[in-house]
Amino acid sequence: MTKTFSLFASVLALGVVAALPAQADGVKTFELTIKDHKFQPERLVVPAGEDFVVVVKNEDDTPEEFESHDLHREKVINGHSTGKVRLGGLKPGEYAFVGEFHEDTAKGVIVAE
Ligand SMILES: [Cu+2]
Repeated sequence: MTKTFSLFASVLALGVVAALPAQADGVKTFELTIKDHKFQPERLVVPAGEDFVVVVKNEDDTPEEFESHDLHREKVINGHSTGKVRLGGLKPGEYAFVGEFHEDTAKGVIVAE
């Protein structure tokens, strides 16, 4: 009985520990800002092999599309709003992205290392 109870108690304790990162989503977040049709920063260093979220804040008046052929992602972010792009498990390397609506100025690279 005592043994069963202590096992139950440690499962509970583990559950509490495991619940903490889940509550905070357990995923690293990186911020990209779009301003004057440019990304800031233009180089975003992320950990290779891990899940992460890029929060893209568009401070311009016009919509922009975060687009990356390398990462197979595209997401339209309206002016003065925020979009989230979930990524993960990247091999070490560089992954280019652009703002598709202003490709001549909005360029950047995600560096996984
Ligand atoms: Cu597109």
